[in-house]
Amino acid sequence: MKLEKNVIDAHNQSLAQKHKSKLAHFLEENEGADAHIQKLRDFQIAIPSWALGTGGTRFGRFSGGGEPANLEEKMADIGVLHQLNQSSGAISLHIPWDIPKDAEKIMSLAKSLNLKFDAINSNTFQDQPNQKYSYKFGSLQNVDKNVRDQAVAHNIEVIKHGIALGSKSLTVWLADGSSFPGQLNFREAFENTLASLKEIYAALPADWKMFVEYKSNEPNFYSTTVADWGQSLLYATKLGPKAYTLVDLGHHLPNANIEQIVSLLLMEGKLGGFHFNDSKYGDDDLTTGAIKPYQLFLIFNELVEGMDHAKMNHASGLAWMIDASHNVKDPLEDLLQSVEAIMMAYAQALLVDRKALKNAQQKNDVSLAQEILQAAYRTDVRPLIAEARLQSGGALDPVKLFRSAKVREELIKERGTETKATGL
Ligand code: PSV
Ligand code: MN
Ligand code: MN
Repeated sequence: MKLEKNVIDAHNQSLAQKHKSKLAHFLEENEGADAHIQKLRDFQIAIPSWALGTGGTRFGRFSGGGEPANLEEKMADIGVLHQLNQSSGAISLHIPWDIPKDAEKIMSLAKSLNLKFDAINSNTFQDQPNQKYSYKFGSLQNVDKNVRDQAVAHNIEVIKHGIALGSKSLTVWLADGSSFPGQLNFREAFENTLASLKEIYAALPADWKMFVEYKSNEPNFYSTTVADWGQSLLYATKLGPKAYTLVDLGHHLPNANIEQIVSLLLMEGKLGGFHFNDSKYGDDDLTTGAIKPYQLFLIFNELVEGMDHAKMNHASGLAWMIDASHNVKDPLEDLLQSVEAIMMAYAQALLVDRKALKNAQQKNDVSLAQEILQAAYRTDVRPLIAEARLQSGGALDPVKLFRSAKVREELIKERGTETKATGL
């Protein structure tokens, strides 16, 4: 399924007048903000290959219809998202959920859809059919060297898949940890994990990065071997300059100050990338911006400030990815909403009057500092984002067009109702 250009044009035409007047008003209120349009156009957020089907919980799974059955169909779905918002021009694969059988064919499909391959993810948190050793008690941390070797070999295999697709980074997330006190020797688990990570690191091509993703808990509920940003940073520092910390918004203990974590990781040059989602309780993997949009803005505020300070390119300096799961929404609508929320937080952060904020901070003018931040946060930046999309050839209102063009209905016609995306 691909949208015809005239369908997008007709949609934009129907909303053009309203958009123009909203944009004019916005630019009148926010002088010079048109300078941000190019930054918004350049900003691309990778879609994970596992987010295109309906997720589920351990209690059940209620699938929709027209879900992609293989990697090619997943890429086609991301192609449609990218046509609609022009901000989803990348895909992140999970191996072995989405093994590219013919890398060349997959590469040429990606080219035709205008997609790039972002970070590639290994999976040593599940046992696969015909696997010799089990990951029940961890992978890279395991007390059994045979298990560790198997997990290292898998990661090296994943790097090879990534090389064939033009990826430039490997994300390692480990479910390793323990569920009961006494189960694990923390120091030995750390040492084993570090030694295993070192072997994987040694297999990275020169221009690759390794992202060490942390998570406070789940599936282990007493300890996690890469539990927080401090532990991830410790591994990344010991590994070397190609290793970085990856922040997944849902992987913190309640009330963690994620924006401060971001600021300090950037200061250390060790922030590698992001997994966006939202949560109320834990790793809920809800639509980005659905629960705590102010937190998302505050994170972007630190990202923009810290990246400017480090002279990093906003679009290419870090790996941006959504990591979410959709249980009750259409996955494609949900992804459009997540991307929109991320763009909004980014645009609002670009609007912060940095000079005035710096001044207020120097004078310890706490109220003024809050006024400045919230003035940006409370600005309706949607006309600016819509304009960036329009200039890139996307739709003024992606969700509206998704519905009026009957994308899901078309996908159901193509693929049927009894579909279940591969992966999770
Ligand atoms: C784990 O909760 C995680 O956030 C990791 O990034 C995994 O790769 C992903 O979700 C899918 O399970
Ligand atoms: Mn994640
Ligand atoms: Mn997660």
